[in-house]
Amino acid sequence: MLISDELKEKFEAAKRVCVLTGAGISAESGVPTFRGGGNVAVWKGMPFDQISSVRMVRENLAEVWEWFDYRRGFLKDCQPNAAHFALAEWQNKFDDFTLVTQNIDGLHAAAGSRDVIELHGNINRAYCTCCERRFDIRGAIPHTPENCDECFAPLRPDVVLFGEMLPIGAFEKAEKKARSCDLFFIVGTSALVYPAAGLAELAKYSGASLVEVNPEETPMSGFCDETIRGKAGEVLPLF
Ligand code: BV8
Ligand code: ZN
Repeated sequence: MLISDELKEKFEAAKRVCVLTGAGISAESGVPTFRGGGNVAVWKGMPFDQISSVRMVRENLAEVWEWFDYRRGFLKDCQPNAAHFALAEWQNKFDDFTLVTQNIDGLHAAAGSRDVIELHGNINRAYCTCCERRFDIRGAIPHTPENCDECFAPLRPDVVLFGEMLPIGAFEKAEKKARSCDLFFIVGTSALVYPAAGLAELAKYSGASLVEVNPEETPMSGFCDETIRGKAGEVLPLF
């Protein structure tokens, strides 16, 4: 049986629930993951954490834009799946529900989730490399505008790259919720990237029950109170 009776009881009794999602929750929407399933994201021979790095923005912004425009082109045909819709339902089930995502694909909001904490930004936004003015570039492939209409400096993707700080306030808000929740789900993430993965550890140390939903083992599996070896789109609607 995928979900134990004990977990079902915890779920029914929970008042404060926090969920951290990663690329795996969008896998059933057709969005490639970064590490799972052997399809390591590589761009023109560069490993993903090299092309998605702050150094590349400084050295070759045009290449970074090509990489993100390619991914946005892929994403424009992707729709939320049953897992995203299940979590949109969960936001009405508890006194306090928080959805934190590492994903930049915007599929949680597209499924109806509100106030999603996007730790790594959003691929459909860009910001000015000088005045940091933000632009919605949804649907503009390749990205336009190229330059800020205020100060004419080049724009960059509004995505947190390796070696960059997370959006001010986002991680702090997620930390506060992880510290105070009864139940913390970690769904579709290899739990390798910090500080995001640290939220699961923080929740556990703060007394929450930690539940993993992932078809594969991760470094967080042994730390969880329950691991559900299954696809998010099949497991989350069962609650
Ligand atoms: C930071 C946006 C503080 C970009 C991403 C050395 C040098 C520099 C930094 C570091 C270093 N060592 C450690 C670090 C910190 C680094 C880090 O953690 N590196 C790791 C790789 C070791 N972190 C950072 O740099 C962060 N910033 O630390 O700042 C700082 C800054 C400056 C100075 C001092 C301190 C910033 C990290 C954010 C990077 N940006 N994304 C882009 O998308 O291009 S991270 C990237 O990985 C994605 O956002 C992704 O979300 C994230 C995690 O990956 P997952 O989501 O878990 O996806 P993955 O493919 O790995 O796994 C998918 C899982 O799903 C698998 O387990 C699979 O089994 C499962 N799955 C598959 N199908 C399904 C499924 N599950 C359920 N259902 C299914 N159907
Ligand atoms: Zn500007």
